[in-house]
Parts: sequence; C-alpha cells; structure tokens
Amino acid sequence: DTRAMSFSKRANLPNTHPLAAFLLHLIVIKRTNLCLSADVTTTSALLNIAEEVGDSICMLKTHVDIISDFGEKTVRGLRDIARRKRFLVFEDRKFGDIGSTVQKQYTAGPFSIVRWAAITNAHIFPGPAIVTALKAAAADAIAAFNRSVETEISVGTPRPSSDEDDGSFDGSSEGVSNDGDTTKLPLRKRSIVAATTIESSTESTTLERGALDEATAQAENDREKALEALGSPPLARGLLLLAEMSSEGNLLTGAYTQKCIDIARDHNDFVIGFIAQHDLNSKPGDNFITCTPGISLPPPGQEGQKVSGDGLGQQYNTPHKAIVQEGCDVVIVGRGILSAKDRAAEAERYRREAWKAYEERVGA
Ligand code: 5BU
Repeated sequence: DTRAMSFSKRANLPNTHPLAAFLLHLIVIKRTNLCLSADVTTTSALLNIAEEVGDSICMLKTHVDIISDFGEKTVRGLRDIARRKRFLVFEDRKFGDIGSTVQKQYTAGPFSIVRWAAITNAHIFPGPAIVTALKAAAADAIAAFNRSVETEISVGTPRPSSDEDDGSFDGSSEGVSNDGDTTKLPLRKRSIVAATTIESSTESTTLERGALDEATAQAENDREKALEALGSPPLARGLLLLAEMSSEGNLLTGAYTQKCIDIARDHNDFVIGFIAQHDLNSKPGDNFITCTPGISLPPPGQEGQKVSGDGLGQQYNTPHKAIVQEGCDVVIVGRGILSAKDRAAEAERYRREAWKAYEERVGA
C-alpha cells in the first residue's frame, strides 16, 4: 500500500521510473510535496516567481502557451533557476490528439516542450497511442541528443564548463544538430551517464540508488550535502495521465478513470503518475505519483473558513484533505500563492501544510 509508505521507500521500489525516483528523493530532501502552478503571462513574471518560491517547491508547472514572449530566454532562465533551486519543470500541456500530431506538438513548434520539460501530461481520450507516441518521441529526442554528444566527444570539441548537466537539453526538435555551436549542448556528462542508463538500466540504477539512499538519510542533517549527493535529474522524460479533473461537472470519472489506470500500468516505463483528485494505486506494483490541482488554503488567520471555487468551475480542497483523506502525493497550487502579497511566505505556508499532511499520512 503506497499510501502508508514513505516517499523514500517508494523511490526504491522495483520498476520505479528514474525520473519518479529522482522526484521522490528530491521531495524528501527538500521536505516539499508542493508544486507551484506558475500561471503567469510573461517570461519575467515566470522567472521572478520561480526565483521567489523555488526553495519551497519540488516542481514548477507551466502553461507556456500563455507566455506572450516565450523564447530562448524563458527556457534558459527557467533551466538556470531550476538547477540552482532544485525543482523539476512540468509543462501542463494536456496533449489530446492522434499520435502523429502529439509527437510534433511535443518536439517541434515554438515550444519544443521535450527539450526543457522533464514532465508533461496527456489526456487518454484519443486512446493509448497518445502515450506510445509521446514515449517514442521522448526516446528519439534523447537518443538524438546522446548521438550528437558522442559525435562531439569523438571529435573532441571542448565544452564550456559552466554548462552542466541538468536533465534539459537545447537544440532543434530533431535533437541537437552538431553544427559546431557548443553552447547548444549543455549536458555532456549527464548524457554519457544517461546513455549507459538506457542500455543497462538495472545495473546503473542499483548503483545510483545506494547513493540516493544515503542522500535521503542525510537530508535531516544536511540538506545541501544531500542535494549534492542526489545530483542532477536523469536525462529522462516522464508523463502524467489526466485521470480526474478538479473542475465542476468534468467527465473524467468512472470507467474513463479506470481505463486511464490500465493504460498507465501498460506504460509505466514512461507514465510516472496521474493528475487526479485521489490516489489511484490499487494493485500490487502500482507506484504512480498522484499530483493534485484544485488546492487552496483559507487566508492566514481565517483557518476555519471554507475555500470553495473561483466562479469559473474550479473547485478547491485543502492540502490536508487531498493528502490525508484522498491519498494524493503532490499538491498543485496556483492563485493561492500567486495572488499573495508575500508569495515566498505563502509558498512556505503551503509547503508546511502539505508536508505535515504527508507526515500524518505515513505516520512519521
Ligand atoms: P489554481 O490557481 O490553483 O486554481 O490553478 C490550478 C492550475 O492547475 C491551473 O494551471 C489549471 O490549468 C490546472 N488544473 C486544474 O486546476 N485542474 C485540473 O483538473 C487540471 C489542471 Br488537469
């Protein structure tokens, strides 16, 4: 039963996707199961909020199609902050089309999501091919990137040392072209590791896990050391399936939700979890991470007050209800934090509440 299990234990269960394992360890070390929904409309607003609340979150969720000046500056800026503040980037793209189209939407166009978002999400109403198509596109992008790095290594092009590995990669949708621009290849060391990981995943993950266990054990005493031991995120991509929604009258229920779980089980080498309103792990071996939007707290000093909705269909629950009663793992908060006067302090308040609820659930 994953509900009663600590995140570190879950990180070490067999068949845990490397990115999921990384996220679970990161959550434990930073003591945060909070994801910020950074629903802002300019690059500077995005980078400002990421900087302000980065220490309090494990994940930052974007809607890049609302950013009016999205570009290289957005990607690089976010990557730098994520690397420094230690969180994963999740693009809330909600893919929902035939396989061929979602591959292009994932890897091409102005956003090239696969380049910079470790995690994205998809609806399953088009059928399971949406998952296999996105999985194949992610694998291709990573393989193309690794090939270009290998070429580069064999040619012996020197690399700028400031560009360290961080699980993101620059370059075109077809991967990185070896056009001599070394600034486009920020991931040399990690990609060599990742190539090994992809080919012989059992060996390398076992090795890595020993180190990670030590890292999480150290977290209580020395967060910085633990984060250092955790290292960079793996060069891997993960998908969340939309199993349930928070909005009033939504149709993601019953048999539809069940189908989503079946598809996730069939592809747990790519699907790391769900967007859902309650924990959907039910079979032995299930270890999906439940990420839950529609979360809000009454303002400080008005603790008894109920938070209901936004007048546009959104419905809210408290972190305690989502995590303790419903068994959710990561709570996603947008306006609750974004509209606060002191956003860093408010993010900390949400982090504390969500972490306390997790500790209560697992009996820590
Ligand atoms: P809010 O400001 O905390 O209400 O923002 C919630 C975010 O989560 C927002 O970006 C939505 O697009 C997103 N969301 C949601 O609210 N409910 C859902 O069921 C899904 C996504 Br799926």
